[in-house]
Amino acid sequence: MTDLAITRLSAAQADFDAELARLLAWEDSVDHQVNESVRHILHQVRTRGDAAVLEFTAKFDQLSVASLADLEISQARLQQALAAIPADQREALEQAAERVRGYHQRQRQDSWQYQEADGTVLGQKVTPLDRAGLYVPGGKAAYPSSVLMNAIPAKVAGVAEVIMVVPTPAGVQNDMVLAAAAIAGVDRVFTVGGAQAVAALAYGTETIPAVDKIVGPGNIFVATAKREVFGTVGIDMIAGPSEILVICDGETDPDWIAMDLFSQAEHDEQAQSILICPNGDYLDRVEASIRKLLPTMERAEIIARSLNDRAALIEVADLAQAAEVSNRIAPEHLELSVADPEALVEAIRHAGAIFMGRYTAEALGDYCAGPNHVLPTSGTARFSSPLGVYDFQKRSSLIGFSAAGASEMGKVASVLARGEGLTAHARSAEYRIQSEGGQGDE
Ligand code: HSO
Ligand code: ZN
Repeated sequence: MTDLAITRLSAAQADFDAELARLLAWEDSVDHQVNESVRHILHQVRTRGDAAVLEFTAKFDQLSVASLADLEISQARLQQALAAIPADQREALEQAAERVRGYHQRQRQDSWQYQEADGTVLGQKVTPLDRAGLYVPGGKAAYPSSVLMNAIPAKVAGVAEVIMVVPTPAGVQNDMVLAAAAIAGVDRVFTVGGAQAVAALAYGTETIPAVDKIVGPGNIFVATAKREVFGTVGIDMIAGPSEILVICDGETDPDWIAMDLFSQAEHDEQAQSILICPNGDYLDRVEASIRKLLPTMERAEIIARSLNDRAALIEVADLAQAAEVSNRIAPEHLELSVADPEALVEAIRHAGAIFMGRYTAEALGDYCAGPNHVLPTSGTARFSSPLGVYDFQKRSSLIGFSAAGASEMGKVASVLARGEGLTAHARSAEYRIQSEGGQGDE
């Protein structure tokens, strides 16, 4: 087993800034070979549709069928999966879905409008996307919880058709993923994956309809394909490895904190777990818990690599400095394991999700708290937000001038248009300027 050597830092050390920068350095590697093969797949699917998707599915997923319709999973099969999983799993999925739905219903944006004194009406009309595509990875990263987190906001937004794609290498289906799709109200499911699935959703084929936006995590081929089709369709964020940052006042059971750090480390070797505390002795105690608990973990090897490569235990002067360091990191998940989280949260400006208080394990947020678990990673919480209902809604501006309003604003538009040298704009506005008598001029 990999020996543990976890980075220890102090905000007081002279090279802290440089060390912090080194710790956070993570770049989505650009692989030219991947780029080329993804472009080839996109082109093939775009020009040859179903036939190309079938060929790639046979080649990459060892799944050969006569027609793409054979790869569609019926609603009856989704219901069958729901009936087939153990009762406790079904109940947990249903309970989680209900809470996620309840939370997201509050995110719905409504249309609005207002009227000016002369009768002119201005507003914003909110409409859902017509169709959304949800990518669900196969294999070890097939998380039923992610099906709920991606599909429920789309349905709450009012998206008419949610189309899910999931690779099933050699035809092996994951009942819990299909059950989650049933509970979330996914409309259609196809067992295709990889760049070919992204291409099918973006361009449409004879069998798979084109969607307006593609969401959901995936491997490098999927991420590269999503980047390439952006513009033809919308996409969600391109997620980096999972991260957790814990700020602790040194009073929480160290075993709890060690396990919270493991909970993101076990996602993959590149995941990042950081603990910040004003008490150096407490950092020692958490490290002892880490060493004690690690051998008991099923994914001990992944956790050990993640902790060695990307974790840090950071000592700071006080909680105010902890918040300041955390803001520089802008973590995906931030646990405030302190006596008074309400006070500390005031100082937090950048984080995907903030977990307040010792009882709020980040893992609860991954499954059933209600808020979304698709969150900005790699410092992007500085400028972006959790996946939400608003990602599946768009806004149209509404403008309705009264005769008086058109006359008034026509003068303003005319001046600006002539300033820009755009005569048609100016005259179009001027036609609607009324003379004193009330009739529009020539
Ligand atoms: N922590 C992950 C989501 C997840 N965790 C799914 C467990 N299952 C997102 O950062
Ligand atoms: Zn997780």
